Amino acid sequence: AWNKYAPKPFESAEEFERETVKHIETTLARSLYNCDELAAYGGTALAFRDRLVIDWNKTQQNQTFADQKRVYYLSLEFLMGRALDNAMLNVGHKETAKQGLSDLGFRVEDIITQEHDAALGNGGLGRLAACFLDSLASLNYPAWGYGLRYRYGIFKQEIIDGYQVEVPDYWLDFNPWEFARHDITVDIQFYGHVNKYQDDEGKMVCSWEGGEIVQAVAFDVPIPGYGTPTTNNLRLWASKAASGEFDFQKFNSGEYESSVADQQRAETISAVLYPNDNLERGKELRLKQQYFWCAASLYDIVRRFKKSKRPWKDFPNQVAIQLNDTHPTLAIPELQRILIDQEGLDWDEAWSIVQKTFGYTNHTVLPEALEKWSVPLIQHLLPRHLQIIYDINLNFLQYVERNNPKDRDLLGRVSIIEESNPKMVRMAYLAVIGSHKVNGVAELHSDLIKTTIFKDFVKIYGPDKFANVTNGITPRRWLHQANPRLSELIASKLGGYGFLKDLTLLHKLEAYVDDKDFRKEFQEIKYANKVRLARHIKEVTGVSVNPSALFDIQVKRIHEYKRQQLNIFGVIHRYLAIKKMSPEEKKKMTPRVSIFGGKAAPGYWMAKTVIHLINEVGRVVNADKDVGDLLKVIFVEDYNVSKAEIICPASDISEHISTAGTEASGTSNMKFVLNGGLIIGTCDGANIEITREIGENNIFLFGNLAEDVDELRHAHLYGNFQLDKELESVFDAIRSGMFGDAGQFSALVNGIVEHGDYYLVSDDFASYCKTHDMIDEAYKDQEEWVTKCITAVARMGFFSSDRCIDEYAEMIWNVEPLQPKADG
Ligand code: 26V
Repeated sequence: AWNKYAPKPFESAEEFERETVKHIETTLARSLYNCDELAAYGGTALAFRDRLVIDWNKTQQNQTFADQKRVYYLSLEFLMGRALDNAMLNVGHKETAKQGLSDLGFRVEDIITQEHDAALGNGGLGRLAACFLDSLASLNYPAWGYGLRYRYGIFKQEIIDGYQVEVPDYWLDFNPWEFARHDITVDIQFYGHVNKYQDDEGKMVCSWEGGEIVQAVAFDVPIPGYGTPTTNNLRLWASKAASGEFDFQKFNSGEYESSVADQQRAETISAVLYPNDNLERGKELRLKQQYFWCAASLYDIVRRFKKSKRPWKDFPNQVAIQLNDTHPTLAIPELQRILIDQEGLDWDEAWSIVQKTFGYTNHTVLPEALEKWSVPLIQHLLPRHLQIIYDINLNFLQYVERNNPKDRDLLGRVSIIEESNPKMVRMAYLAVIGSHKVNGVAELHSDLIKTTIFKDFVKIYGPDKFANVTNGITPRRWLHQANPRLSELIASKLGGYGFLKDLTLLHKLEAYVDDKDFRKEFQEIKYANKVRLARHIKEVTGVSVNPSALFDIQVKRIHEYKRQQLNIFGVIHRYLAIKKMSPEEKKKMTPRVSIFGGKAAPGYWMAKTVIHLINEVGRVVNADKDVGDLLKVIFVEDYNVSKAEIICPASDISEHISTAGTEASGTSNMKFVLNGGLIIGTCDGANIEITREIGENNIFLFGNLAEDVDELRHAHLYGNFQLDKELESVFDAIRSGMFGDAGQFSALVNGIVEHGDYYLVSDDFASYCKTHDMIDEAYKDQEEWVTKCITAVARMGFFSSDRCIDEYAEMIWNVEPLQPKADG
């Protein structure tokens, strides 16, 4: 340990027990005689936390002392899941804890599952941020995450009578993983007006005055790396009424209630995560969240930089800020404001610093997700920022005009301000203009943004400003923690757990693809994981599923572009086919369990209808005696990170079937393959690169290509198409009332039949069903199947988020790892 006071690694189970019991009895003030699993979780977490904190303090001290360039990852979402198992893995001594807990009468798995998920995110974008933090720490990069400390994370989903019901996720009851820094606060200003005046040297300066102040309070979460003592920091801001705000006058005059109301209004800013994934609605509170978090984070970053006493031009050599989507784009005008209004730099000098500092990652091309804020709203909330945005735009448009004097339309197309009524600020354009690099998250996606939403910007800045960094996942959580037996099997063949640090080492598994014992063990592990999932399904839905059946899984946010409707229509098609089969035909069928999971945004009516249809189909199919084990349809409620850890290792086939060109990357596709499942997918997002890596014999691709989507949509609009015949009979079954009142599903059906089938379900239906038939056939040959699975796992090394982070570091951030100091 680094000093004589620091706790040592647990040397024995007794030592672990002693500390855990001490925390239970003193920190938690619980008697050991009524110590339940929750208290045992608390004690265990605190015992491990003690170790974590030592490494954390030491890392921060080391980073401050080294004073090299740091990365700041700004994300409104961090979908962390549980922390204890990860802390045990990274601190070490999980076995010791397991023994100690067993001595106390507990099973370690039961203790780990007591923890509430930290669910501060919607889906892929938030989980990517969490994987990135894990990789940054594991690779020793000096890096901080900055986010919001929502009191309520993504809602908990309950399924009642087949419908989604949202329940608030109050997760902070007991959270040993955060440290309130009541001494680290930033005053954040809103509203007010701008004063322009001459300073002592006769220079025109602006100052933002009046309005109201809300206080940001820092909460820090330690992020341990794997196989290294490096422990980085995730700083989450909570909002609070500023000290001056709690109105003592009112308080003393008896208006206690209204003064408390002011307090509550301030706290509303960080109260709740917006549960929309891919839908921008322009709510004032959301804009407040964004500015609050950007301003607090930048103040903190600038404060740290200023301690170094370096000249401002060094700022981009000390600071790299990555914008996770456009949500933190206000950081761009905010840094410009700090530099010119507060630090007195010239516009050009400041702007050059800003551009060198920021990088922007785009995560979607869906037009409805692109952020736009109305000019009047920004004018009202952030008057000085609006001026700065206008000035940025003016400079930019002048630059564009100088270089493209003949293209008059170009200026209107690329202007940050959309000339609509009301005028809108296009945040993605501001992000592109204010950053030195823009990246997409998979090759196809990065190509698409260059030819669609940012086409004009490629012309203006040249292609080098645009890059690709294909997403990845952390093998620590998504292989070792989620699938410990598979991880152990791999380690036994590869001579240790080195693959968890360098996932490309998995390629050595290919040498074992014909090894009988290895194959057998591999299959047994898959079966055991399916048994575990079957047990969970039985517990929560009451439905028994046969673990020998083919498990076909689609878990992700429910969205039309992800096409869960295509999947459920395919299931209905299968059901109708089974109903017509002779006993002989049935004998030849591959039994299936179709498993769905995912949340719909609360206001997304069509997505909720899809959930309802899945549940209604399940109700009918699962009770049908003619079908038996040949088909079961399951909806797993409240899909989240912890559930994903049970589900991803238990698939035979998983579905990644978005309309080509709509899913930027996808990351669960990577999780499923890494855990020894195959996938059915469209030529979209990272599926394409997965195919390139694992080989096209080891994946089931189907459907139209992205380049053909426009034409197909056009054909639909002009009635120039034929509805797929098989799909027609699926619709007839729905219309007949087979799955309950048909009226409930009419919008879903009509969207395809009458309203243009925007997501091309009909166009892809035949090839989708045909591919599932191929899957049935392939699954019958278990020897060939397991060969495919093992080969695919062996070739997944590319998709580690470690590779991804090294690419960002080299291409975008220009930062180096900082080796942790040896103890002593
Ligand atoms: C947008 C909005 C709009 C305003 C309301 C709240 C909200 C919340 C999140 C978003 C972001 C949507 C973009 C997104 O989640 N993209 C996903 O990013 C993953 C990581 O790169 C990627 O794997 C998925 O394909 C992509 O859909």
